[in-house]
Amino acid sequence: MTNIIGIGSRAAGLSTYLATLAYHQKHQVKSKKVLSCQVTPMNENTKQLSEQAENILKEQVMLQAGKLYHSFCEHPLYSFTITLEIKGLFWAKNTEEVSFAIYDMPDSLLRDIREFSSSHSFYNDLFSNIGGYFLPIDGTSHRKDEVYAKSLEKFTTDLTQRNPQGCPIAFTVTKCDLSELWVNRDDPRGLVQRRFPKMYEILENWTQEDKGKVEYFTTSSFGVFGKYCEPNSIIQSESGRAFAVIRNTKEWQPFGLIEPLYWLCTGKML
Ligand SMILES: Nc1nc2c(ncn2[C@@H]2O[C@H](COP(=O)(O)OP(=O)(O)OP(=O)(O)O)[C@@H](O)[C@H]2O)c(=O)[nH]1
Ligand SMILES: [Mg+2]
Repeated sequence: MTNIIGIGSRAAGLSTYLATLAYHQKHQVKSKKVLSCQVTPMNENTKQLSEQAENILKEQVMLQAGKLYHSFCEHPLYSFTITLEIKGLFWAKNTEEVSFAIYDMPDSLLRDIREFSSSHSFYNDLFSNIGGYFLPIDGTSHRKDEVYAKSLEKFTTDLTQRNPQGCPIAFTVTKCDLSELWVNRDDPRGLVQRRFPKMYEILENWTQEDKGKVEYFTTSSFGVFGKYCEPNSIIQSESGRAFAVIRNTKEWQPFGLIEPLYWLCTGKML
């Protein structure tokens, strides 16, 4: 079981991502080697999340913003098993299972990282017994690149100190149903390099110096639909949180949810 921490940019869609993962169960994976992909919610929390997701996502009710608790272990922790059926030689089929538990941390954490002192117990917990970090970044938040890059600089420096063997970071651009992101979905690294050059530089420097591992992904919990790949989301308000709800619930096909988690657990790309 790999322990993962999810730390996102403001309203990046982390909770929506986890709810989608729990609810959908059968997911599409880009790789042609994968014949099927099944997600099973494992703990009671995750089973409840899957039930709530039906209202949250299908009836176009939005999720509440997450909140920062005093102690680390109070944050919602969800556990899943992903079962993949993989094409083997000739007609053989291999089954592979990966299990992980993921903390749904509120978006304020990414900004707060800069303020935490190294001796803060909450900050220390961010580094103990963790197998990987899932970093969902709202693809429309490129104006915040510099602000987030400062947090990432501190975080990666501290990560190297506390975990010299290196701990993988899956940098994942969310909301890629939106057309300006959708066109770049197959080039996550290029997308990050162009849209988030400051964060990209920090992460690339970190991987080179300390052999930490970073990989880039694109994802959308809502996906696209129809012949013209229309975003399956409706933006409800531009102010405050980037509000969007699912548009066509009948043709709801999330995109790219499995790849970052599988990579964090196995070190292999799907
Ligand atoms: N267009 C689009 N919007 C999305 C997607 N996923 C989530 N959103 C919207 O983004 C907003 C924030 O989603 P949340 O899942 O609450 O984000 P969060 O990262 O958990 O935010 P906090 O709990 O505040 O940390 C909501 O309005 C969602 O509907 C997506 O795939 N596409
Ligand atoms: Mg949340």
